[in-house]
Amino acid sequence: MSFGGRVDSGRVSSLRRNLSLSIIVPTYKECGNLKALADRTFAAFGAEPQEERPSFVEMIIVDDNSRDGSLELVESTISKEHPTVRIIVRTTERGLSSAVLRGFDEAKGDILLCMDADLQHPPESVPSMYKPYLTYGSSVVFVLGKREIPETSQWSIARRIISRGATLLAYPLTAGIMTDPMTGFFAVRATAYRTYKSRIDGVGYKIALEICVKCEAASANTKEVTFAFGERSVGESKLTGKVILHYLKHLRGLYMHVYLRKIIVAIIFLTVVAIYYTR
Ligand SMILES: Nc1nc2c(ncn2[C@@H]2O[C@H](COP(=O)(O)OP(=O)(O)OP(=O)(O)O)[C@@H](O)[C@H]2O)c(=O)[nH]1
Ligand SMILES: [Mg+2]
Repeated sequence: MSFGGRVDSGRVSSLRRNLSLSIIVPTYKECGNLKALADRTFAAFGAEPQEERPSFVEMIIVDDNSRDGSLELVESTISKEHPTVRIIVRTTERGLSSAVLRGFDEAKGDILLCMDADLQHPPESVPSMYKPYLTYGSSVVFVLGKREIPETSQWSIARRIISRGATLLAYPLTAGIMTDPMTGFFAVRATAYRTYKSRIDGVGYKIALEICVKCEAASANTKEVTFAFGERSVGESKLTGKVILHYLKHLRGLYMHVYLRKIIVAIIFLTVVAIYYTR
């Protein structure tokens, strides 16, 4: 089931009843998941009451040249069934965060939502990520999907420790703002994203964390929505040791961003006070 028409900004605004939604899906070798992802996402919105549906939903898959049939599947089948689904294939760039940013830049919606293709972010939870924008209006800028790992999850002890450790390392940056900075399931208002876009590097694996740290409007107006984190049944995880090292480097950059500015402001303030009192 699909609603909205072909992607066209004029059409989006003429259809507007509620806010429009762009779903961005970064992919690398996820061909086996794409059909279910699109079908289940549009079906989930189709099951919502009319007044709680976005005025328009588009899905932009940003693929890093997987060459696994993803392009052909989207063009020959998925976009025929769901005309607002399209795929961008990048051939000169690689990386999860930069793929998400590319999708955000191409998106036409009022709300930009990012989700993984591997169905660990259940498509049935997407409407609940959109709902806070309807319920709370402009007081919500950022919606974070907080993962609840079911007891029965096949996540290994090592994977749980890595996730918990990575969350703790980010704690000074995220305290009071977000409780699951490791999630990749989030949404942000397009206007806020565009205001702060120039600050976002998109180099790490944790783009939700970077946006929340660097975009004051997002960190000050956040809602969390809990969802049951699913299992990957098709394809492989891309989380490697290299990704973890990359995360540590990314974290260092974020700490510098937050604390270096505070230290500089404090030094300037103390210098002014010292000059004043020594005159
Ligand atoms: N475009 C693009 N997408 C990527 C890249 N690396 C990962 N992805 C996609 O990003 C999403 C998350 O990747 P996963 O490998 O599932 O990583 P994860 O969910 O953090 O780790 P697991 O819990 O082990 O699955 C998936 O849709 C991947 O296909 C990349 O380099 N480029
Ligand atoms: Mg995954």
